[in-house]
Amino acid sequence: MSHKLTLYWGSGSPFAWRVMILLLESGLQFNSKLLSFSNREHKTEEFLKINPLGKVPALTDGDVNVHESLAIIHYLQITYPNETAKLFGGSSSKERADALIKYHEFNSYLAQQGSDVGSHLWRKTGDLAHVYKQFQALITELKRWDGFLANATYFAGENFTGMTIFITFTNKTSRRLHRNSTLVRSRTPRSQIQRSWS
Ligand SMILES: N[C@@H](CCC(=O)N[C@@H](CS)C(=O)NCC(=O)O)C(=O)O
Repeated sequence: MSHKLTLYWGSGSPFAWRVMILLLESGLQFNSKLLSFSNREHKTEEFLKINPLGKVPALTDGDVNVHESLAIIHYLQITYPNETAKLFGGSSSKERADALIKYHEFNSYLAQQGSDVGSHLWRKTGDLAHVYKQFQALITELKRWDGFLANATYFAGENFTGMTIFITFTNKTSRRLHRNSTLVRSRTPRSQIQRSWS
């Protein structure tokens, strides 16, 4: 496949999933470049020219390089408004406001907590007292998010949106911590994504 967009990603990276899901759900065509962490392909001179931080995901759009998952998502949203409108447009101002609130709540109260606990679970890093505090906060917050789904399929609005994509980040951690979480149980299979990963 030869398209203008190329996504560089690594196996198991939730940050990369965010972008990949957005690309697949929006229908934007892209080349997929899987970098091997174990062969340190994300640290080669060639890749560091694309992302000087040596992290995935990174996206090239012709001669434009973008890194940081949220920056990539916002870039795609602004650059390809028609393709991404169905994920970010919402059907009403109320729905758009709700999605924005959930997105910022997620970044303020779940993302860092999930990341700190996840780093400890997978890499044994972090000060234990801090990790424990973050763990408690994460559980409380996940329960609150469970409440959002008690009578709804999605966190915001009635359709699959960009909001659902951001949540992907904590799914891996929350699956371990909170196995019965509605957040985890309610994940709807997305055929485009399953096809690309099978
Ligand atoms: N804040 C970045 C985080 C990216 C990140 O940490 N990616 C990890 C994979 S999950 C990575 O490439 N790590 C390799 C490294 O730091 O050397 C984003 O949102 O894209």
